[in-house]
Amino acid sequence: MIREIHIFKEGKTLFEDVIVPNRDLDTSSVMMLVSSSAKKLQEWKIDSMEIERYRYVYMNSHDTQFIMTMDRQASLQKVSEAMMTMVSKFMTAFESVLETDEWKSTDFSPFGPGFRAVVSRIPVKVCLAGHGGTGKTTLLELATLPSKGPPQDYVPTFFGDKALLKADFDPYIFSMFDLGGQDRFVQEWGKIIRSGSMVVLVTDSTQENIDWTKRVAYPVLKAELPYARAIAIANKQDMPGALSPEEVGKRLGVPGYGMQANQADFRERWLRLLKDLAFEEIDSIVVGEIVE
Ligand SMILES: Nc1nc2c(ncn2[C@@H]2O[C@H](COP(=O)(O)OP(=O)(O)OP(=O)(O)O)[C@@H](O)[C@H]2O)c(=O)[nH]1
Ligand SMILES: [Mg+2]
Repeated sequence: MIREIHIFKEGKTLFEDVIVPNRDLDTSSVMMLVSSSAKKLQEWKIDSMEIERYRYVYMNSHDTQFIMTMDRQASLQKVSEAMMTMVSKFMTAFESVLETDEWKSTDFSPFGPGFRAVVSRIPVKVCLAGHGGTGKTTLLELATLPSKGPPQDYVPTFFGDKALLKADFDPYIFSMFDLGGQDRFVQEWGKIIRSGSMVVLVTDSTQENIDWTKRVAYPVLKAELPYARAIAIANKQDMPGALSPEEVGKRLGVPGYGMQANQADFRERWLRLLKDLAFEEIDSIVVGEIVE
């Protein structure tokens, strides 16, 4: 997921667009550091550096520094390609003004939609993780197949499945990865979840399931996606004896949100949670920081 773009020339900001602000780091100090490295790069060469859960991908062209902030976990290759596309769009529009002093008085804001279009081309990877039968496929279909209505029968997912989700998440679109939760498939998760930006832990709100999640799912997620951000879904809130979302969250060490995935009228809530997770507007936790 691309979060920000900053474009500098001679220490001046030509253009910036912050889609999801970074609340952990002092952005202007980071930009000073990264742009000084970018200045030393050869024309069209791309490099990157990581700080905490962020990765800064940068490029230098026409003595202009381009810096994209992304989730550290997301695919570096895809973002590097996006960087190429973006810089070439920028040059198509502004190359001539960059070659003279004209850039000093140019308004670069018309570049905004072009940049956002590049962002939209890389789907944000969301991983639905949890034991068999907790409701991952139900959640996937609740989001992606609204006219069908969520499935009422349990058909175990073999290995894993995925679907694109376009909703009110502009400029992002999501690629939802639904993992097979039967024990025999968990060892395969590593292959499927690589470069995921977000993890949704799905539980059926029972103690037994919470124990399984910590014992079996945590080691895989912590090994593969330490920098992804996570929330827990306390699903099946209609079942007698279901633990409250707060309790599920507390026992898992991951902020918990209640759900009834097999009910079509929970779709709005589910989409809202996904959006708020992406834009970092609800409590979530970085996977590597989960305390058991
Ligand atoms: N009572 C109740 N049942 C639910 C709820 N959400 C899902 N279910 C049912 O629970 C079962 C879960 O099925 P799936 O969503 O396929 O489970 P899964 O997590 O994808 O399982 P695997 O693919 O094996 O990992 C289905 O029968 C759903 O209809 C809920 O909130 N309440
Ligand atoms: Mg499934």
